[in-house]
Amino acid sequence: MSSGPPAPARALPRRELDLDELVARLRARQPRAIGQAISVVEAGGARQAELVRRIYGATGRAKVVGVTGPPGAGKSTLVDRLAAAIRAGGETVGVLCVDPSSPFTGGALLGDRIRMQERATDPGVFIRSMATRGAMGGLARATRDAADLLDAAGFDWVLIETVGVGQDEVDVVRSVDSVLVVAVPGLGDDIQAIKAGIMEIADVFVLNKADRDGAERTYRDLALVLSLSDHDESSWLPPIVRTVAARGEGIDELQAAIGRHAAWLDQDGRRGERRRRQLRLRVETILKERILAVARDEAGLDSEIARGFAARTDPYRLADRLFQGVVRAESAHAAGAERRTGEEEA
Ligand SMILES: Nc1nc2c(ncn2[C@@H]2O[C@H](COP(=O)(O)OP(=O)(O)OP(=O)(O)O)[C@@H](O)[C@H]2O)c(=O)[nH]1
Ligand SMILES: [Mg+2]
Repeated sequence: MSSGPPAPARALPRRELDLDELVARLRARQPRAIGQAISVVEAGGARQAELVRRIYGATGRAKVVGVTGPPGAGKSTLVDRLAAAIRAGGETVGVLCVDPSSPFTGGALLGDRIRMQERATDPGVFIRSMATRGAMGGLARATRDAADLLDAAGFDWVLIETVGVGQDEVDVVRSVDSVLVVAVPGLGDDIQAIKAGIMEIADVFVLNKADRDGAERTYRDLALVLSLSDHDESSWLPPIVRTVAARGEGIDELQAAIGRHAAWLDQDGRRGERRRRQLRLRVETILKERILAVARDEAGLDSEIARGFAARTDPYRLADRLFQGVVRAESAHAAGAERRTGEEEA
């Protein structure tokens, strides 16, 4: 035992982590390194890109499952039970919870953390809440990158919990292999919301709180909506699985449904097709953000808007002008880089 007062937990000065070392420790699945790596992608910028670049070759093995649905539907309880079932089967699992921006769910989140604590001592489980910092678009990107980190760290499964509301959350669940949409009994309006927004992206419907009144009615409503959707024998018809997550009921059936969906994906190149679409979505997001950043930082987005507003310039002309500004800025950079290499070689 060492003498003297224990060092405060976070007294170390903040220094830039060496990415090589970080990647090595991440690949060795050291929890602290995984947490630090996720903080790097949360912070964004060049280091986020560099980190993902370094680990990307080691990704693609994990089964990534998104769990979405209205607030309080039991997503965290389900994720917790699923994680326990996965561990019981001898596989490892990383869990990402996308913190909803709503202040009302703060209590539930605290509850999540306490429940999840039970798994905190198991090295086969890693749990992290993604912080809502800065732009929402950045959160979707950081979450997907964090899933890559867990994949590269060798977790067999990655579970991502998000409240199914905004476009950003939809983007998060769009970039997973299987999407679980959680519904609960008695929320007629909910079915409407599901129909309008996330019906199309559900691979498995979970009717949680099946112990509650009205479960059968909601089941029938869901089944009806599903039967009206376009499908043929080659398409996947999302099954509806009843669960009582709080009591661990229906989790085996849920795992089986996820397994069937995975098996379906593995036929006829569907998984490859789905992952190609995911890659496209991610690249488009990065591209948009990058163009916007150059427009803002180098092509004078704010001043152009102010000038254009005063002069009543139409939005198309303004976008045109800014786009040309972006292209000019980029070619100036490229020319500069070429000049520098030329000088080095000379
Ligand atoms: N009756 C019943 N209650 C449940 C069931 N599953 C979860 N609950 C309860 O529902 C409440 C919300 O559960 P959570 O798992 O926190 O729900 P959530 O969807 O993660 O909530 P947010 O993250 O805040 O959107 C908790 O009090 C759970 O104990 C169930 O199957 N039946
Ligand atoms: Mg939750």
